[in-house]
Amino acid sequence: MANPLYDTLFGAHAGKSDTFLHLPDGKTLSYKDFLGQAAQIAHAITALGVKPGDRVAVQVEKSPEALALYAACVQAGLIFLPLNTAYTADELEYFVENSEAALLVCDPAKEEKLAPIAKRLGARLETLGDDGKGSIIEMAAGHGDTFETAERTEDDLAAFLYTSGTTGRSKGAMLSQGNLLSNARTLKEHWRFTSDDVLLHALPIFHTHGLFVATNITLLAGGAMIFLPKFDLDVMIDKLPQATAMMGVPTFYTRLLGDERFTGDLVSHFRLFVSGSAPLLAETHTQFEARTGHRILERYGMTETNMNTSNPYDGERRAGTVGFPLPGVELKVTDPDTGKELAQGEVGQIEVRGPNVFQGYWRMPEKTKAELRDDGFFITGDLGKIDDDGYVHIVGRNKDLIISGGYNIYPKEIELLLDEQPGVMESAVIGVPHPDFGETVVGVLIPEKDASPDVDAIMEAAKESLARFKHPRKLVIEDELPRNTMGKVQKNILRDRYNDLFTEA
Ligand code: MLC
Ligand code: AMP
Repeated sequence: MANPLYDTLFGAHAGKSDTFLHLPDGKTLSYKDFLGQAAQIAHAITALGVKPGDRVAVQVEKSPEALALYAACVQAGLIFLPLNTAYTADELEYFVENSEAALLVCDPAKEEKLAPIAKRLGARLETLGDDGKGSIIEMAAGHGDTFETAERTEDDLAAFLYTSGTTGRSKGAMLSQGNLLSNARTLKEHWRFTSDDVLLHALPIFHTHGLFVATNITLLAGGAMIFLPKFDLDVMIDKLPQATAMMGVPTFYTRLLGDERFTGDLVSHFRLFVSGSAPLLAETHTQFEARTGHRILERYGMTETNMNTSNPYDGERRAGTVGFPLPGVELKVTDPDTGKELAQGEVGQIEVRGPNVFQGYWRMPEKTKAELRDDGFFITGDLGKIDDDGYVHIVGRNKDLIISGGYNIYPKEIELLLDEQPGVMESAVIGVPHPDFGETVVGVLIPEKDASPDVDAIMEAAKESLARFKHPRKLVIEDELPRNTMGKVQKNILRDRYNDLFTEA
């Protein structure tokens, strides 16, 4: 095959007039038209001089054209680098610089702010808006709707996804064509996706869940997606009757359950509900079954590995567990200190190996070595155990990470900013339970001697440089941070102290 990922996910549908996307306004887009537009965009990008292996950084709102841009990058052999639309210009600058992107595609509204950054970093800047218009589309319109697919192998890189690091610096996870393909194949089989499926797609397409799980599986199966720009409860209630499957983060499920229009009748025809990216409370699982008769299928994955485990399609979907390792994936629980495998039932760090596991962090050999063992096992940073029946349980994290509404937030990045603020001597950022987002961010500030930090001004400073979802929802001032005898901040004590901040009635 000339280009395994393109040929399998996209090329296989060439010329098909079947519907690929159902759009919010009721219009549809066929596979044929979608692929034609992708080919035109591939021409436009390569005409700019962007070559196979170059990185294309993309920060655009979700639209059919944004998805066509992904297809175009795969077809032209470019490395697709999607970025959260909430990232500020400061955050974006780092990603473009670190990845040495040849092209940055942004929303027209951000062009003015990003132009000097792109110029300084030697990246071309083009635009694409949520209405599907922009300079990249204007350029594409002048080109033909077929494109000679660039030659690639399964070992070639297809995407970079940036994940934040414990030191505060984001790392570019390099994913090969083979990584993405193997997972799409496994999941399509495991979850029984076919061309009859219509997936209700309300996730963002800049992360693994919405792009490589939801979209790639649908493409592989030749199914259709109801493609919504974001999660909107009214629209979800309206569209659920037309779908056969949905994938979501736990917040999707708690929000649906919080609405009395969400009834069993509305989804009696449904085939599958999948949850992941953050822990699904057993209580949500139970409530969902009581309301609809469906048992949510929970699975566990990561940016670096795609999906690792899944509850069974046919067997018992056990609440509070993430199921079994997927076919082809090896999973073990090890002692965090020695790396030795632990006995079944014991809690330790989860390590995984398989064709799904990424190729390493871009230009960060030490970080890659620290997390990806020579024998191919990746140290996930999640703590878990395997029960007597073989179900994997995630019981905590060995990494200082907050997951809010399915977005990962690394406290260090926020602490670095808080520590710099006037009157602040040091800070600790923790995650506390939140009824909608699962967890949310709280910042604990320790003032310099005789200083009283201006909390409002600090919130303003956070706005300037950090994406909205990372902003502390509360800043509290304390005299000192609790530390153990080694001097390490005991965040568990702080978490206990502020545990009920958002959940108390
Ligand atoms: C939005 N906001 C968030 C937030 N999402 N704040 C914290 N955490 C989040 N996740 C901000 C908004 O900017 C807004 O700011 C305020 O919170 C309220 O927003 P909202 O309208 O209630 O939120 P909404 O836009 O509806 O988004 C919530 C959400 C969304 C849960 C639907 O965040 C979402 O789609 N999350 C999915 C993330 C995802 O796909 N993760 C997969 C990662 S891949 P203001 O200014 O109005 O106060 C991965 C691997 C794997 O983890 O295993 O899958
Ligand atoms: P990300 O780096 O955004 O890909 O997030 C990956 C992290 O999300 C994992 O390391 C887990 O901590 C968490 N995660 C994903 N799926 C689940 C799940 N089903 N249950 C608990 N945590 C999960």
